[in-house]
Amino acid sequence: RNVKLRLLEAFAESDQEFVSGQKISEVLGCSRTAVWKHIETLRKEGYEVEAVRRMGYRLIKKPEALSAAEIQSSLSTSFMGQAVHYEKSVPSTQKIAHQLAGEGASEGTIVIADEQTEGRGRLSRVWHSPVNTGIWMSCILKPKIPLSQTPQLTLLTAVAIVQAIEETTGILPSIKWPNDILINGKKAVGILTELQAEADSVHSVIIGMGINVNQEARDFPDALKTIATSLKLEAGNDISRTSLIQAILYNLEQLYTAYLSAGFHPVKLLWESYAVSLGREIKARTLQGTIYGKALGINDEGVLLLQTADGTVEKIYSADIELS
Ligand code: BTX
Repeated sequence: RNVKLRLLEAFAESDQEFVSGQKISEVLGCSRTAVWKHIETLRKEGYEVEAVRRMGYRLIKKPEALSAAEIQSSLSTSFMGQAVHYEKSVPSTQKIAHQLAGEGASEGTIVIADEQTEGRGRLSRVWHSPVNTGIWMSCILKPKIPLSQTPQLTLLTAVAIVQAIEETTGILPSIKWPNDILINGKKAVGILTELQAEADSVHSVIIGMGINVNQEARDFPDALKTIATSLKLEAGNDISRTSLIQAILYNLEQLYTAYLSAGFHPVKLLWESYAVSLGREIKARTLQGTIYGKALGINDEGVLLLQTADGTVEKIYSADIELS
């Protein structure tokens, strides 16, 4: 942290001019090679640093942090996002949302952070959540629905996010059942739905959304480079996280309200219009084993229907799917 502060001070003193690598190595008391590493660390945190041979380094842009006030400033919802719990860095926004839900937080409360150090996906997988580049957000819902219908909320959220991305960036993503949003075949969004429930009564549904917004290719770890993308990479320009959050909250509230009064069917139609892989041969890896078949669609519960070679239609409640 000290190194970072001294580095930022050196840039501040230079007043937007280049600072030579030599000067930085003196200020930090490290080698020229180490200077490069520190610059890379800054970049990973969302600082834009220009490097020019023989000139040195120049700080072009500091990362833009989110703020609850800004998110709420022109938010046109009646309950979604009307309570915002913002933190700079957290292990996982899901954890905090679970805690707040347990303490009686109101419906529509969101937890949002600029960075997650232990962001998670399904089955305890890791969700890479670097600072100031994405939307790492959990939303608390309290629907009065049976437990069996809660997977519908994952699909509903996917639709809300796709609509918001389209409105904000002009990009039309597609949805891969159940919870991936893809752009040009690469994952830009993940959704994680978790429950606080008892027997058959749902207390709270915590919907976690991870959206890659302003990452550059170099911000992704090697393992994700070929499978993940960000809105900026696809659109070619920076995207305002605040505007996108507001659009998501608005669409989420609209769809959720319609869902509570009219049921899943309207959401299902929208979902199908954005879905890839329907009608195609897929491979579904479930905890019980792998099934191959043709994806027929989803039923009114939100369950994937898979027709296997012998003609039987299997219901898939939870799986990772791939085109086969
Ligand atoms: P998932 O299990 O479908 O996907 C996790 C997989 O996706 C990982 O194993 C990895 O291959 C890949 N992956 C990891 N990070 C990224 C990324 N940034 N972009 C693209 N692919 C990635 C998806 O789970 C559900 C993710 C929900 C994340 C949100 S963020 C706010 C909330 N807090 C929290 O801890 N999780 C949720």
